[in-house]
Amino acid sequence: MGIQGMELCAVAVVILLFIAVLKQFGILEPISVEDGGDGDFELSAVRHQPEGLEQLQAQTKFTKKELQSLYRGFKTECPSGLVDEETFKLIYSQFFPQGDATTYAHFLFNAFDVDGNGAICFQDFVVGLSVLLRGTVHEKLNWAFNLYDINKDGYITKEEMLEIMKSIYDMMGRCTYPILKDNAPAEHVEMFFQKMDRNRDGVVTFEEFVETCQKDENIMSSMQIFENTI
Ligand SMILES: [Ca+2]
Ligand SMILES: [Ca+2]
Ligand SMILES: [Ca+2]
Repeated sequence: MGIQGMELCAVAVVILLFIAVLKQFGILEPISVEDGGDGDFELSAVRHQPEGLEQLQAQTKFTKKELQSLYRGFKTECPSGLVDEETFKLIYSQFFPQGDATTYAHFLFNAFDVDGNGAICFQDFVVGLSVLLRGTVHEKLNWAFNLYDINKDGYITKEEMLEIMKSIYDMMGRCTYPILKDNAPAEHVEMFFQKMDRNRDGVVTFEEFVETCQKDENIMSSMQIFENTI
C-alpha cells in the first residue's frame, strides 16, 4: 500500500469498517427492503424511545421505514438499547483477529457517542449512520475530522494523528502488512501534515482539512464509490 493508499485509508477506513460492522449487526440488509410488513409493531416500539420517530426522521436522512428496520436490527443485537465501548471493541476485534483493534475502536466509539455518556444509544447510532451513509461530503469530512481531533478542540495535532495512524496499523496487524516499518505511522503523519497543514502552523483546522480533501481526487472518488455501494 502506497502513501496515496494510506491517505485514502485514513478517511475511507472509517466508513468501510463501519459497513462491516453493520453487516455483522445484520442491519445493512433490511435498509433496501421496501415493505417490512410488520411496520405497525416496529413503529410502536420506536415510539417508546424518548427521542421519538419523527424527531429521528428530522435529524437523519432515513425514511420512517428505514428507521424501523434499523431499530429492529439494533434492538435484536442490543436488547438493552445501548452499546457500550466493550461491545464495540468486541465487534471490531472479530474483523481484525490478526491485529489489535481496541484503540481504533475506542476512537470510533467516541465519534459515535456524541454526548459522551459512554454509551451509544439508538439516536447516537442513526445520526452517525446517516452522516456516513447519506451525508454530504462536507458532513462526512466533518465526521472524520471529529474522529481525528481526539480532544475535540478544533485542531488536529501531529500527536493526535500519530495516535490514530498507530491504531490503524495495530488493527491491521503485521500479518496483513508484513512489509511495514516501525516508523511507517510517523512517516504517514508527516505526509498528512505536508498536505493538510496549508499555513504550516503545526495544526490542521477543519477548513484546511476540507480544502485539501476536496482537492484530492482519490479521497473524493472513494466517497463516491461508497455512496454508490449503498
Ligand atoms: Ca451517548
Ligand atoms: Ca485536537
Ligand atoms: Ca494549519
